[in-house]
Amino acid sequence: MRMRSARILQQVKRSLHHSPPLPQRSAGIIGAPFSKGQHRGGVETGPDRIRAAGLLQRLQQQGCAVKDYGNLEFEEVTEDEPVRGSSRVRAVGSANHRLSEAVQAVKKDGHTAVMLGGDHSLAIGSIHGHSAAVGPLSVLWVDAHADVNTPLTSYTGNLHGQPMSYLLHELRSKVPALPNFSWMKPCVSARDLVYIGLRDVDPAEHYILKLLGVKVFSMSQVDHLGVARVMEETCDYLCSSVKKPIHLSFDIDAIDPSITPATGTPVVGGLTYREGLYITEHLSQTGLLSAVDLVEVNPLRGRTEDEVRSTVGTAVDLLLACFGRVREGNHPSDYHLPDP
Ligand SMILES: [Mn+2]
Repeated sequence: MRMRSARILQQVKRSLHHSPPLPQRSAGIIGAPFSKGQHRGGVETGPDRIRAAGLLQRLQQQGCAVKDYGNLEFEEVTEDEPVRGSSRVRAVGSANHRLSEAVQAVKKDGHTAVMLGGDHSLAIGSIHGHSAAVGPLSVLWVDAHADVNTPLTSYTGNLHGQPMSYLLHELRSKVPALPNFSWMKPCVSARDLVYIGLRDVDPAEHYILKLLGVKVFSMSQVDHLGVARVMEETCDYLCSSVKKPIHLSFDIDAIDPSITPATGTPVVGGLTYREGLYITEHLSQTGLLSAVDLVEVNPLRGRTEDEVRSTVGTAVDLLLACFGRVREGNHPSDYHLPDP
C-alpha cells in the first residue's frame, strides 16, 4: 500500500515537473587569449568579452556549478621563423602545450572543460589534454572550415587551418616534426570525428576527408536532412559502439555571418542561430559532453558594437545550451509555487 501511494506521489510530482529539471553539471572555464594561429589581431580578446557578457553568472543561474580557471599566460617566443611554410609554429606549439596541461587539470577536477579562444589552433592542446585525461574521445567539429590542412598542403601557412591534421592518428606520417610540438602525439581516430557546417573546404582537405572516410555534414547535408536528422545521425554514429566522452570544438564561424560577423574568416551560407542552438541542446542531452571549445570570436572584426554583441551573445547562448539550457524553459527541481 505504501509502495503504491509512493508511486502515485511520484507520478503527481512528475506531471507537475513536465519540463526537464536542470541537470547538475559543473563547468571549468579556461580562457586562452591566443591569436598566433592566424594573422588578425583581436581574437585574443574573445575570452574576456565572453565572460563580460555574463557567461559565468548565467551558467550559475541555470544551476550549473562554475569554476573559472582564469586566462592562460603564454610565453613570448622571440625567434619564430616560418617552418615548412607555416607561421609562428613555435608559439602555437608552446601555447598548446600549456593549454593541454590546463585542460588535463580541469578534467582531473571533474568539470566539463570549457576553453574560450582564441583562434582554432588551440584545439590541438584542448583535444590533446582532454584525451590525455579521459582516454579515447569522440570529436564533433562544428565549423565553416575543416581545419585539416597539413603544414605541407596549407595555402596560408596559418596553423588555425591545420589543427585536425596534427590530431588524427591516420595523418601521422603526413605531418612533419615541428619545433615545440614534441610534447604531443595524435590522439583522435578518423572514425571518431564528425564535422557539421562545412562550406569552405580546400582541395587537399576534401581529399583527406574522402581518403579517411570522415563523417561530414556539410551545409548541403544540413539543408537536405535538416538539423534534427543531422544530430540524430551524428549521435548514432558516434555512439554506435562504445559511448566515448564527446569533445565539441565549435568555431563561431560555423554560424552565418549575418548573426556572428565578428570573426576572422566569415563565410556566407552558414548555420542559423536556431540550428546552432539545436546542435548544442541535443549534445547536452546525450550526457556525454565532456569538453567544449568556443573559438574565433574576434571583437575587433565587428564593424559595429551591435555586430560584436550579436557574435558574443550567440557564443554565450551556445555555451548555455551545452550545459542544459533548453528553449522550452527550465526550472529548479525543488521549485515551489508560492501559496496565496
Ligand atoms: Mn575553425
